[in-house]
Amino acid sequence: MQVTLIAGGVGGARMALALQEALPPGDLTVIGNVGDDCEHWGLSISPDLDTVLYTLTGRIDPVNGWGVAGDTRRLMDTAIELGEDDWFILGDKDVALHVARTRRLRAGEALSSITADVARRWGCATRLVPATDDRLRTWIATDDGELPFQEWLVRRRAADPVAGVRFEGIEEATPAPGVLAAIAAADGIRAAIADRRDDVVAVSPVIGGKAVKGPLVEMLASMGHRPDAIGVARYLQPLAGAYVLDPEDAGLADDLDALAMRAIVVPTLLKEPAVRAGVAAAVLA
Ligand code: FO1
Repeated sequence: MQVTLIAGGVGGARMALALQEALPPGDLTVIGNVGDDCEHWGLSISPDLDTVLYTLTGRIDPVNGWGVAGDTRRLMDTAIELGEDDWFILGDKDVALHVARTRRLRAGEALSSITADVARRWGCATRLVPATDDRLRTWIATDDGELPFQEWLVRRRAADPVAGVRFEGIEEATPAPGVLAAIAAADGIRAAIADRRDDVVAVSPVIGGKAVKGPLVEMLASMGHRPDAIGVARYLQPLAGAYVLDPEDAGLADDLDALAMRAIVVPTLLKEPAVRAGVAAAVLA
């Protein structure tokens, strides 16, 4: 069975692992978010692609959920001595990936080609494709002006209320090779997903009104959306016919009915292998 997961961030990477563990090798394609990408110390960094790659190949730092387990910061220590920014943590092993990616991008290679090659070298059983090879950047509008996503999230610890979100480059961005084929032939990623709505299952990133990781709930609230699993479901309604809720949110199933989304209630905190197996089984069923 060919399964495609659209994922970014720590939770998405864990969902990718759940499906990878449940499926035969080669059956899973992950389309990775590149909207969180940034440049730091002159390096091209793709946090969400890397988080998925590190998670699927057993390298992920289990405490942070991003970066490499047991990584050291010798390069960073020296960079700080030399006056470089210290707010974005780049471990030594992680930097190696950014150096390779930066060199290859500058030489003209596409991000999708670099990502596929790194995945192959690390023996990743899953195909990982960036949503686009084009430049796409998320900007967060705040009272202090518009901030690049990582500056808002990491440097300022997501403390500024979010007045708006802008995806720079979204109008011109085209899907990377393999993205549409992984969903279905159509003229855009969103349209391709909507065409398959009956087969699309979304997994709530919110449990009991809290995001497992990150400032999602605060973003929803400051943008005037419901700060819970339904606030996310409303956004995904045109794209997904079913929605996985944690048992803690079973009471929200009626709200999903109103959105013509089928509720699937199963534990979703994906840290434990047994929970991952349960979610994967429910989604695939
Ligand atoms: N998150 C932090 O909270 N602090 C950091 O210093 C940080 C550095 C970092 C470096 C590489 C990388 O791939 C991810 C990193 N992250 C860091 C996580 C990143 O901000 C988030 O995982 C995503 O952008 C959210 O999806």
